[in-house]
Amino acid sequence: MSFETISVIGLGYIGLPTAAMFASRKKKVIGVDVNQHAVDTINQGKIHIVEPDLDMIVHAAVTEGYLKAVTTPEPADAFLIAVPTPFKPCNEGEIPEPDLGYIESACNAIAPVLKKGDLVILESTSPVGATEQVAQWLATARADLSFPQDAGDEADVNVAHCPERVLPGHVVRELVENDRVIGGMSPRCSTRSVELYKTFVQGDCVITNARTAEMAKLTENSCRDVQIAFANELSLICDKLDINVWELISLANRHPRINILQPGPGVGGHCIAVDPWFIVSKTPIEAQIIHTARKVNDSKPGWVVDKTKMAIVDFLQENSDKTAKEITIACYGLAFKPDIDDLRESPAMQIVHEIASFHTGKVIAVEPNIHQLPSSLEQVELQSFDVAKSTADIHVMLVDHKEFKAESLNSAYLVDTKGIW
Ligand code: SAJ
Repeated sequence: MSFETISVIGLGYIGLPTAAMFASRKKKVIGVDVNQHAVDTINQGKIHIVEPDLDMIVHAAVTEGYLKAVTTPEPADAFLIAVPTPFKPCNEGEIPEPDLGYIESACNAIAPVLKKGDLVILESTSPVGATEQVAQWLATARADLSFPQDAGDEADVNVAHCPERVLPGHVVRELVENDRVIGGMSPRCSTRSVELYKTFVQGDCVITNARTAEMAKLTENSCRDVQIAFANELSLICDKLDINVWELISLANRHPRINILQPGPGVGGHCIAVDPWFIVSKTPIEAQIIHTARKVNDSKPGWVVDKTKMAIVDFLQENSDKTAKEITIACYGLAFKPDIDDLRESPAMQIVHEIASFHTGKVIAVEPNIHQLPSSLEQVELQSFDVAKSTADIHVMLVDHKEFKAESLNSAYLVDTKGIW
């Protein structure tokens, strides 16, 4: 059965580009989101998120009539669930548990419009077992239909997991070019999912089962987290031993089988700092390295704040006529990684926020990718690089944006978390 109408539930950083790609291949796409503002914006042919080239594709898809957004699901032949999977609130030191509440709501929303022959795909990054849980929620809501956990290949509704793996900032290209892991709950669930993705995916669609597909996504991001933790741990060791960690890593990387990543102010974003917890919370005894890597990376912002405090002490010792209140601190970069404007889950934001909360003098932030500071940094001044460089006493380099790499800054009071100056 072919897919005439495709519905995407959750029109965020993954759902909207995915909906737009199907629509660009002239499929009828119904995007569903609970956020009325997002729905209205998309129906005007505009986008509510920042992602290169996406605006053009959405605009064309909406004006040509292939994409529309709604708040309540309508019947379709395939449903892709791309909603967030955050943590449940927990106390400091506890292992965060994934919150599948948005996925459950999405299942309850699509259940009334499901029909025999439909395909449901979970795209949200999920703990192992979530796809089986989706099938169970749908089966409970629709006792009149059969699902793969009971009927296998004969099921009325097929269910699969197909995690997204695109890099923010390169989503449009990677959606088309990346290979996809397809984890069906039965062989037929997988082959139908491949048929659907082949509408726009040029990469390979590799078939496995649902649990392996869930774990594959978590493994990719945990692997990167562990590798960054290794680099961050080296940066602490080298600081103690008076060794330049950047030089050290570039020397070690000359070995043909070594490829160490770069240390930084910590690990941010919505995936790498989150997904490893989905493994740790399921298998806390076994997941020792993955758990430790999370702790190493999460502790790095605090270490940067401590280094800044030490720079203040050094400055006051050398300039005994000054008080802390007279010291200006400039922080370079707020985004969660270079050359993007996304400040959410950013270690740089956390560091600047902490510096601004304890420092009695002026705090300046330089962030070439934004025009206004978020309200959480109301005591901080947004300034140009030149003003910060010439007026600040202490400099804290946090994000290696291309604008900063093109500059140089020499100061005895420099905390350089990216090793660019
Ligand atoms: N970082 C370092 N040192 C490095 C590389 C990165 O400190 O050498 C930091 C960055 O500054 C940033 C964080 O790690 O704070 C994450 O950045 P990233 O570029 O590694 O990854 P994301 O979060 O933008 O996207 C990741 C990607 N996953 C992998 O590369 C394995 C992407 O392919 C996934 O689709 C995405 O997570 C996701 O949605 O899961």
